[in-house]
Amino acid sequence: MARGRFILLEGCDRAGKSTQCAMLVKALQERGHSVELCKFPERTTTIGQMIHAYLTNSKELDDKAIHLLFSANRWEAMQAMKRKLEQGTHLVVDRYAYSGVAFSTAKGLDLKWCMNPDKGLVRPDLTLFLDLPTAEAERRGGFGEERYEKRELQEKVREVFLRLKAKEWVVVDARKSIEAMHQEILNEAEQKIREGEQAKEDALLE
Ligand code: 2DT
Ligand code: MG
Repeated sequence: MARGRFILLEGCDRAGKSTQCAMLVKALQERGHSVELCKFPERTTTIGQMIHAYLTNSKELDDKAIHLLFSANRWEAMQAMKRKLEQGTHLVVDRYAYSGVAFSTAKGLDLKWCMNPDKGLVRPDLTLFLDLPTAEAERRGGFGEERYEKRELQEKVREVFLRLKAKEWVVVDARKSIEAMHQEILNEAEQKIREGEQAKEDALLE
């Protein structure tokens, strides 16, 4: 069996990541794939509960301390994620280390310092960046109540994301309709999955 593919959706708030992740998981399941959704921050763990308390403003934490907690929240998920990928389950992931670096750097921390704790995490096979201009994000019913949901910070976060953007990232224009974005994301994901299956077949024939 081919290793599962790690498909990451990144982007600023209101770009539609969670909607698109859910639609992608459902579409891949309907096509017979074994697939699971992961979301960061994963708020259900002990570390996740601390992050949740911080984001909902019921707890204050030093910028570096919360950055490390976000990273630790990924590290504590690593073994289970690796196991699933090895078992052939695809993972659709809603935010990851790029969000970690983008938000903390936007708050004023050093980019390189922010990248360090995530070094060695499993690398995504496909990163889809859902890009939405901040003004458009604000028009979509405005931002919510959580700590980072402010126009000024979101603007900076988007700038850092665009700096982090690697050539292999697929940029999805999040101004498009939900259905149009879904089709584009599903096509990219299916192509990546086919590549993985092909690589496995080639390996068997060697
Ligand atoms: P959600 O609204 O998607 O639950 O995110 N964040 C996220 C960070 O600052 N660092 C991280 O490592 C991650 C994964 C982005 C809640 C907020 O947490 C921010 C928005
Ligand atoms: Mg949010």
